[in-house]
Amino acid sequence: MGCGKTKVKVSVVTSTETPRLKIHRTLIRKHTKNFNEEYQSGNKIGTGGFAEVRRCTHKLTGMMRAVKIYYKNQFPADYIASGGLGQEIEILRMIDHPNIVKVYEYFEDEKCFYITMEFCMGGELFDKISTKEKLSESTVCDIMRQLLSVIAYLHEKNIAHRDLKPENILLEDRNEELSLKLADFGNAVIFTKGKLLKGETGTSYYMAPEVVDSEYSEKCDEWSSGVILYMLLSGNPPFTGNNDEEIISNVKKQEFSLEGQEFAKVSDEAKDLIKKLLQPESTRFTAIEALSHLWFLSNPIRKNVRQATLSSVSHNLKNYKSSTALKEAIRAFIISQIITTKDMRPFREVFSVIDEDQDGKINEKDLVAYFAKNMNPNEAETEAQNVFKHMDSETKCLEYSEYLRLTLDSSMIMSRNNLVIAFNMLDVDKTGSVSAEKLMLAIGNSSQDINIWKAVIEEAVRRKDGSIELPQFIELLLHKI
Ligand code: 3AM
Repeated sequence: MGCGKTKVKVSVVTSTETPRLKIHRTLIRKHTKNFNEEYQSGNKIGTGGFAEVRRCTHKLTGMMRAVKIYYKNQFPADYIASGGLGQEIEILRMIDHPNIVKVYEYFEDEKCFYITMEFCMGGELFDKISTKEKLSESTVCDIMRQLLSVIAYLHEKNIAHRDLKPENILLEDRNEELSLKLADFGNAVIFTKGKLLKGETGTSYYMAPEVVDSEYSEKCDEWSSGVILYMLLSGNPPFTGNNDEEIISNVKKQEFSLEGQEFAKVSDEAKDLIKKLLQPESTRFTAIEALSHLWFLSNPIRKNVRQATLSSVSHNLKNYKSSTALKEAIRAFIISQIITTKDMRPFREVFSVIDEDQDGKINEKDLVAYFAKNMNPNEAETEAQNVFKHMDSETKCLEYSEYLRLTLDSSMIMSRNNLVIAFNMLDVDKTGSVSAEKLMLAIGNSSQDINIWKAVIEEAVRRKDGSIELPQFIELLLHKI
């Protein structure tokens, strides 16, 4: 289950001498350079609302990424009214989940905003529904488990997505195993518990009836997930029509059929879950309730988790030692900006194995249960408590990036090559050195005290002049600490 109210920022583990250093959980910086200086723009992938999406190559890492380009003169009034790009970025900075598209940074020039993100090679979930080939019920179950996990995670953070649809659900790659990546937070809002949302938003097929003409809660997302489940199992939407008006009028009637040829082979449990999600708001299941539905319990997670990765995660969790604040900050930066999704994949799979209740976070209970698979319960509890001791976090729960920081092998993160790339990325103005100001810009946030970053460098280099050159940077991070 959830870990209580989570803070947007986390404390990076520091040695005792260093002042408390805070970095954003999700490092999405506003880049001071021009988009075209950092990226080679590629072909257009598609158009979404008032933005277009293109492939692009990140020049320093050679990584293929996607960029969403917003033309300032095309921003619609309702987008601006609901907080515009500022709110979208704020939300993206709050979220850190393996099934949400990873965002790297954003740029602004006279005409456009650019948000760069991971490139999802598998295309849209929508294409899976449109093909003739029917998905097996266990595959649909895997997809829904991931989707509901994201919804549970977002709602716990008081974020409503408000535009869940198969076009916004991308697939990480073309593998058999479908790894979802939820994209497009253009309609998302931060809500206050107990206060209703306003404004008709979303796409007619997936829109909850209460969204159409009244106030509503975050549970509009669970309704959309029910529509998606219905479509994945049958290939058709539950509410149809020849135009938006007709579709919406059928949505409002809330009548749908689970009979007919398409549902002949669908299990009663799956049909029951559809009914629980396509309910009036007051009786509709929450994502957390849906995740403990019998349908999921009778279709256990199918993961090809390699024993070697499981052992490595356990070993790294148990033996994690905090080091200097500089090293922790650079680790976080490299994981966030340089390690590829492909390299992270085996670790992501272990994350969802440990996160037993699938709420997108690893809490103490999850960790004890995981350790207890290979040791007695008392030892498991002690090991779990040790992990959180290193975290310096009151919430006692690991979000995805923190989990990666603790579990990815140091040799993979802190390789010479990655350190050179990291240095060059941090040295934005190419002066040949990295200063406290540059670290704060990339890893911290502007409201932070620059003296903390100066102390971080001082602690590492034992000098007060406040900047590091490449050979020293590598020497410090590879060997000394
Ligand atoms: O225009 P279509 O529907 O083909 O799948 C998204 C959509 O494609 C694609 O860009 C279009 C507008 O949203 N898209 C969005 N983000 C993407 C990403 N991170 C993406 N494709 C790959 N990776």
